[in-house]
Amino acid sequence: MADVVKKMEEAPGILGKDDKSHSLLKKYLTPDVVNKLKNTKTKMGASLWDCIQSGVINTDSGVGIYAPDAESYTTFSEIFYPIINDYHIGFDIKGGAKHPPMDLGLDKINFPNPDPEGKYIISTRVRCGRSLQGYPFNPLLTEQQYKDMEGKVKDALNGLPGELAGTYYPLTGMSKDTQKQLIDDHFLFKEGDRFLEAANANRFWPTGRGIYHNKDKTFLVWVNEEDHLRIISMQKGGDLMAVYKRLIQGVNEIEKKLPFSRDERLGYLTFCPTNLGTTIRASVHIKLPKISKNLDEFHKIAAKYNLQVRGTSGEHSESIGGVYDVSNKRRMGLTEFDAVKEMYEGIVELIKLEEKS
Ligand code: ADP
Ligand code: IOM
Repeated sequence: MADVVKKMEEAPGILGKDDKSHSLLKKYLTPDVVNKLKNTKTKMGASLWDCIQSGVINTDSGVGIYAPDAESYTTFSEIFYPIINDYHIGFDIKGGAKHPPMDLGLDKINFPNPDPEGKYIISTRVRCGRSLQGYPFNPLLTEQQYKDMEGKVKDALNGLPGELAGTYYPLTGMSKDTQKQLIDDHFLFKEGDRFLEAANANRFWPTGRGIYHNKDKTFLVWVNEEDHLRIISMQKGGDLMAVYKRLIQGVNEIEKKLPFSRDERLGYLTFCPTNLGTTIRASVHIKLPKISKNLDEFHKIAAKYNLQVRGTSGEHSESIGGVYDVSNKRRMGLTEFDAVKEMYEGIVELIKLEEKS
C-alpha cells in the first residue's frame, strides 16, 4: 500500500509536467484531493489509484478516470464529481442534481434524414451501455464472473425477435482475420486498448468477451469490453429514426431478460464517468470538407452544439479520408431522447454551415 500511496502523491506532478495533456483528471487532481482520498478504499477494495492509474499512465487521455465499482463514484466523489460536472455540461452533481428518469421518447421521434441525397453522412449509429446488477466493473471482476456474465448475456440474446435476431460470437476462438475485418468495418471494439489496459480492464482477455449481431449487422451487442454491455444500432446513411427505433426495441427486449444497475442520481451505471446517465452516444460518420479543414475550428464549432468530434475509428483515432465521427457529448442531466435530439439538431446545423461555406 505504501507504494501505491506514493504513486498517488506523485500523480498531480506527473500530470502537471505534461503541458500537452488536456485530461479532466489533470484539471481536477490536486495534491489536496490526493491527500484527502489516498488512504480510502471502497468495500470491494478499490483505491484512488485504481481509479486514476489509466489517466496518470496515459497523459493524453481525454478524461483519465474510471470507477472500478459503483461505490467509487461516491467514495471518491471529490475527484469524480467535478469531472462529471465539467464533462456533462449543465449537470450539477456537486450541487445535488439527480439524473432524470429514462425517457426514450418513442412517441416523440421525428428526425427526418438531414442528408437525403447522401452527400455528407456515411453512416449513423446509436449506442448505449449497461451494467449487470450484482457485478463490479472490469478491474474487480474474477475470471469466473466474466464467464458467468457472458453465459447470462448470451442466453438473454438468444431468441431476440424479428430484425434483432442474431448470433453471439465469443472472442475466444475467433480468427484474427475475422476479428480484424469486424474492427475495420466499425462493428467490433479494438483489442489491447492502452487506456483500458492501464485501467486494469483487460484482465483474462479474451475470456468472457464477444459480440452479438443480427444478419445485416444493424443490431449489435458488445459483451464485456469497457462496459458489461454496449447495445448498438447502426446502418449506412442518415436515417437516424430507423437507427434509434431499432435501438429502443433492442434495449426494451434485453431489459425484459436482464437486470441492469441504475443509480438514483447517476442514472445507468458505467465504468467511465463520461458514459453515466443515459449512456447514449448517437453519432454520424460524416464528411464536411469545408468546415473541417481547420480541425481546431471544427472542434470549436461542434462544441457550440454540444457535439464531440472523434476520428474515423472512434475515440483516440485520427480521421481517415476526411471522415469524422460526430456525436452528442453529454449523456447526463438530459433524457435519452434529448441526447439523440441534441446530436440530430447539431448535425443539421453543421450541414447548413458546410453548404454556406
Ligand atoms: P463507443 O462509440 O462505443 O464509445 P468508439 O468511439 O471506440 O466507442 O467507437 C466504436 C466503433 O464504432 C468504432 O469503430 C467507430 O468507428 C464506430 N462508429 C462510431 N460511430 C459510427 C458511425 N456513425 N458509423 C459507423 N461506425 C461508427
Ligand atoms: N470512455 C473512455 N474510453 N474515455 C473517456 C477514455 C479517456 O479518458 O480518454
